[in-house]
Amino acid sequence: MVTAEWRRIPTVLLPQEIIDKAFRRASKLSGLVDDPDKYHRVRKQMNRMVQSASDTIATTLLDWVDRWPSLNSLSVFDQALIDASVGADEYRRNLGAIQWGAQQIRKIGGRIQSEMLRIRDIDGFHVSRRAAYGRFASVLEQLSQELEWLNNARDVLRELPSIDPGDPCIVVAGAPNVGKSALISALSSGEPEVAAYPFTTKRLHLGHFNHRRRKYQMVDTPGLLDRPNTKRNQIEMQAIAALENIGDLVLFLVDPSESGGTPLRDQLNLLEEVESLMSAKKMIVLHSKSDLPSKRDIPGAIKVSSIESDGLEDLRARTIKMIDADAVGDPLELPDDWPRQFTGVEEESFD
Ligand SMILES: Nc1nc2c(ncn2[C@@H]2O[C@H](COP(=O)(O)OP(=O)(O)O)[C@@H](O)[C@H]2O)c(=O)[nH]1
Ligand SMILES: [Mg+2]
Repeated sequence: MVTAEWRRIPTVLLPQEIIDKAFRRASKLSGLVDDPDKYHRVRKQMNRMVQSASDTIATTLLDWVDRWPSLNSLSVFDQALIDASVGADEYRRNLGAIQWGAQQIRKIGGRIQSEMLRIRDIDGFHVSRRAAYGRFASVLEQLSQELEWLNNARDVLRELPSIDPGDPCIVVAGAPNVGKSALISALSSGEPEVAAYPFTTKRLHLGHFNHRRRKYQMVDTPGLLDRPNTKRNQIEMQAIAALENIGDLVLFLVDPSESGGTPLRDQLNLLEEVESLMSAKKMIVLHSKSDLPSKRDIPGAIKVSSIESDGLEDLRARTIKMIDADAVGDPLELPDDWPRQFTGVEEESFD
């Protein structure tokens, strides 16, 4: 599985820009052709122009398709992000169209080059080259909608959070204003990234810290795991399923000071609900804002205050231990008591 690095998706050139670039390069190359005989010179020049233009256009398109992550290689979470933000089917269809276009360009170029082999006059070479250029331009024209769609999609995708499915991911949940974002900031090395959540209008925070060369990612869940189930629509349920898929551990914050505005009883109901939604997940319940006076204590909850930096290191240690990322060792490693000396069949005699 690859990490979708949304910010790395390049801009696409528009049809006219691709054409200009390809034809400019082709003219330059044809200028390098050196043959004292005019007939041969023109033949080679025209041939080279067709070859070069078709190469430039096709590689521009294909390189570009390559830099977009292919849906199948992505985590369920990233696939859900794409689906909710720009539509997975559209994504596939538009990239497919660009790839088709590149193949068409190659085919046309090849066909016209082989037609040129049968041409016997200088004018014929020019006519043939012009025909190729016309066909190239028309294929690119046909792709203009797709190119525009992808350019717009790129602007949307650039805003998405990049979560590496190969590194542990901690999902931070709880009612609004209980201190999720503040906790991510407090535990993060560096400023958390703010990214778009296509499932809600809210912006999410994405932070991380490192331990033993492993990166622990943290992501908060505004608008997703912060209100009763009855209000969730299908797209939010899809987002929750994706979160369950990418998350190794849930930190659930309860704010018993109720300063966030949600009564403790509602927060505890939400906790029960999130426990059932993320059933297979490991979970740590936190008593947040421990610096504030609380109505009552939550049994089993770890007290933390992001503002006073209280309980954070204890929480970090427990989190790392609970995720137990090192438990999945190298599957090719042999157990310690494995016999190293091989006494194999070669040494035995079968007669
Ligand atoms: N006293 C105190 N206030 C906090 C703490 N953590 C967050 N807050 C405040 O609670 C409010 C909501 O915090 P925020 O992190 O945005 O909550 P979120 O909606 O769950 O992400 C903000 O005004 C924070 O300053 C804390 O540990 N102690
Ligand atoms: Mg927040």
